[in-house]
Amino acid sequence: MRCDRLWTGARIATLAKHPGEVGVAVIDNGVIAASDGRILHVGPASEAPALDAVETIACDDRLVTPGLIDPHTHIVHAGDRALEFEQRLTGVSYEEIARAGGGIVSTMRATRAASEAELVASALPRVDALIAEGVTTIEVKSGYGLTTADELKMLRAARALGEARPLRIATSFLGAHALPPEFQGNADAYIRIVCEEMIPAVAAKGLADAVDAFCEGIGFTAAQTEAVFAAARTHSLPVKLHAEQLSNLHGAALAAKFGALSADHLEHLDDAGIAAMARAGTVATLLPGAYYFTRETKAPPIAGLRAAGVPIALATDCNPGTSPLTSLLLAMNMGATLFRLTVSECLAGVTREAARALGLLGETGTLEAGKSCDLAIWDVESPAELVYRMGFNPLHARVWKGR
Ligand code: DI6
Ligand code: FE
Repeated sequence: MRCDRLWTGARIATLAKHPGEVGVAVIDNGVIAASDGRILHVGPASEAPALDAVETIACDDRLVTPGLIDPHTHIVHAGDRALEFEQRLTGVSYEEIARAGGGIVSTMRATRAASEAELVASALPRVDALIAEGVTTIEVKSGYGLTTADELKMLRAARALGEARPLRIATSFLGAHALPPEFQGNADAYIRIVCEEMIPAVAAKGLADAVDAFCEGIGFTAAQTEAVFAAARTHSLPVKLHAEQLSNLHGAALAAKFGALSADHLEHLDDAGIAAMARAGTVATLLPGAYYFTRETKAPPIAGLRAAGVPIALATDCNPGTSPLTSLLLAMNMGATLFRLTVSECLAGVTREAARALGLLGETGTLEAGKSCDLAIWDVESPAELVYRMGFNPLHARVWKGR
């Protein structure tokens, strides 16, 4: 079999799902063959067909995993909230800061004032931090523009990141993230604009791969979220939801009713929500960075999710307010330390299940013939090392689409 590139001597964690498997299966002395950016063959050298490669790369027994996937970020935004963080450390409350024009509205103002090029430029260092850890796919949300023009600008900036760097970008339209000040006291009117103006515009331009919303006391009600989902359905866009982060508005069950790709956060998820997600195959995307940064104490119901067989993904939630995190490796460590996820769940959470949460499992997330050749090659012996260290990056090489 002829191929463009052949990786040999690899210890391969394909992350392909084998029922009943405990822990991460690792193939010793494995090979991966790729052509035109796609995996042709993966498996032990002893079982490989004869492979005639243009270029051969020796992995010297390094661990090879699928390229990592960050399935929930707000990585496109202008400005930061470091001063607000500093104030909060001295005892100023979130409400006081919000009343003084801070909080999410300050990020909205900065994002509205920024050009598309400025948004790209400010996001790239954060994107590069993820790339340096072997990330090959990033989900990026809008939600700090909150006008049609500014939401479209954010989504164009998100798409542009995928032109500026070798990586796959999945975009989510999050117009229902926060109520812009000009609609104060009139949330239903804003939601009508989201449904009747923004979603049609975003869909017409093909700028969103999914539609998201923030269903929360400080966000939007379940009824408003349902209106957004109905508009998304009209335009054949899949949905996902920020659900049950600070309270239980039964958003996860609502999302499941619309066949959502994922429900995210989920600290306050109840048994009915778990059952609905399991039935719909909705992924639970957990965001331990936000849990850590906001000093939340109620962890998501991991045992219940596990028992129901709900797939679990992990993400950074990279955003300036509640999770200024640009390390997916640290998110894995936090998933283990804060939520007691296993090594296998953490690794699957940033590969296979993260791909599932983006509707991209047919394309990436595991190492299997036919998929995009997205690899992370690590200077470690065991998958546990990727989860165990804090603030150390053992990436040796990163491959996206075979290069
Ligand atoms: N949940 C969050 O934690 C962030 N957005 C969301 O829907 C907060 C975003 C911010 O404070 O800027
Ligand atoms: Fe978020």
